[in-house]
Amino acid sequence: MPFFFQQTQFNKTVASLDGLPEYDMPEIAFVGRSNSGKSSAINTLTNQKQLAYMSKMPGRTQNLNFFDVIRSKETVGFLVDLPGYGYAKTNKQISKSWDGFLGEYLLTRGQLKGMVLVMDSRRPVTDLDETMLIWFSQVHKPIYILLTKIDKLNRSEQAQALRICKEKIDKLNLSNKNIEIQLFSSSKKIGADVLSAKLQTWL
Ligand SMILES: Nc1nc2c(ncn2[C@@H]2O[C@H](COP(=O)(O)OP(=O)(O)OP(=O)(O)O)[C@@H](O)[C@H]2O)c(=O)[nH]1
Ligand SMILES: [Mg+2]
Repeated sequence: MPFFFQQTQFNKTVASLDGLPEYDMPEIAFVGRSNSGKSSAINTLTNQKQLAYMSKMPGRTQNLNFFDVIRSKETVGFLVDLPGYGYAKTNKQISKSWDGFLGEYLLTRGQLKGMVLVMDSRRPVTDLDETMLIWFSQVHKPIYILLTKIDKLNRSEQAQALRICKEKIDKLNLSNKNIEIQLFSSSKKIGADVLSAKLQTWL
């Protein structure tokens, strides 16, 4: 079990850059399409049922939600749940808040250690995910891709999802080579220990 993140608590909801926590603590952003499974992944990682669903509360959906990672009663970092993209009508376009402070947060936040890019394993690397990969690669920080909901796939489909994901990323020929991919399921808690071990190294 992913004990390291078990003491994580909700800290705050942030709607603009000046609302960001002032601590200089490492942050890990969870990014991905709407409904890809970001909040569920945070719940699974922290072994809590409802923690990240707080972001579903009205008014919080276009905001950043910060969660304190607590070890021995001290905050050692933050998990940051971002709103999903993909609601915009034009498929190529990331919605307004992404052009605004969400995008700026990802590009300019010094203490941001990297991005967990969550994708539904049944649809690895959509056009919007490609846009995000290309765009975030500007900052040369690690990108950790979670192919989630693998409980919906059989073994060979899982292997295929992984292969398609790799191929699509290779095709993008990104200058950022710090990209890893992991299979995951929140429903079946598959891969939580691997994810936990990885993210500990970012804190
Ligand atoms: N079968 C299965 N369903 C999952 C898994 N992870 C998430 N879901 C379901 O997918 C839906 C979306 O999950 P969320 O975690 O809310 O997704 P999100 O990316 O946070 O969505 P937004 O915050 O709206 O962008 C919910 O109905 C979850 O129960 C998984 O590993 N397996
Ligand atoms: Mg969510």
